[in-house]
Amino acid sequence: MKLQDIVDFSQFDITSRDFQENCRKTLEKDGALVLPGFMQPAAVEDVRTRSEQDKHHAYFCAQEHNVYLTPSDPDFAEDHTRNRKVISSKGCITDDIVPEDSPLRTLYDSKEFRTFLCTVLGEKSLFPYADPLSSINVHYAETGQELGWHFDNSSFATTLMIQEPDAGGAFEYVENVRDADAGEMNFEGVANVLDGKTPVKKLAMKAGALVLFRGRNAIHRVAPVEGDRTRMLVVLAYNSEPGIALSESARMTFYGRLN
Ligand SMILES: O=C(O)CCC(=O)C(=O)O
Ligand SMILES: [Fe+2]
Repeated sequence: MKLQDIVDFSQFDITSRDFQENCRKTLEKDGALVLPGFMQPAAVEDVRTRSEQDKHHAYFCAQEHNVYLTPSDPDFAEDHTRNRKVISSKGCITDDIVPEDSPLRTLYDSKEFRTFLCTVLGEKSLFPYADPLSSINVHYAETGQELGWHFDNSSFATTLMIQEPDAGGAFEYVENVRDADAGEMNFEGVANVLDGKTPVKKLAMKAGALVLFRGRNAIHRVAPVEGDRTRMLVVLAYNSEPGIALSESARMTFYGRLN
């Protein structure tokens, strides 16, 4: 498939400087950029069918973690916000399982798409992960599965909704809750989100939507999926430096293997 068969250029000319600039402003203002119908329906259907077929390769796991995705700190109580546990349960297939001729690979590798992302995100260049698992992932969430509140380690995330669930499974977030680079954890702000005291923004994306968000300082979660239709979502992961692999502990946690 050519890039034109994957991206709907009639709505989203990713090569246009004006369009890129508008997207950059939206991401900056809202903490997230959603482009509904970004992917052409035939390409979505192609990826959906393949992902359905490859689902048996997925590593499903449920785990407890804190919002910072770090080990507990014994200087704080176990029920302190620093250590409070939430649950994540989902499955995922890794880059090595994604077929060579998948539209996802064409999009991921495309120079036009990377240039678009660079401008929108304010990055100089973007590189794939150095390990064989982490660049393109397909996530599956079935009835009752969810992603607990957390901050990402990476500064931005790029996702494509492939199949939305019947109900539930909304992406919820609150932007600028912490300042990771300044080492500011904002326990009070985080506790207010965990306790439901802070209003959250909700995105219920339909299949074909591209979403960019800054998950390093925006706390976010995926609400439990309801109904029989599996939520399928692709994460396109890049680094701003070449040669970076996802840490071994993160690979074991998310994929259950190193390569
Ligand atoms: O599934 C989503 O929409 C977001 C996934 C996410 O937050 C993550 O993989 O860290
Ligand atoms: Fe995340």
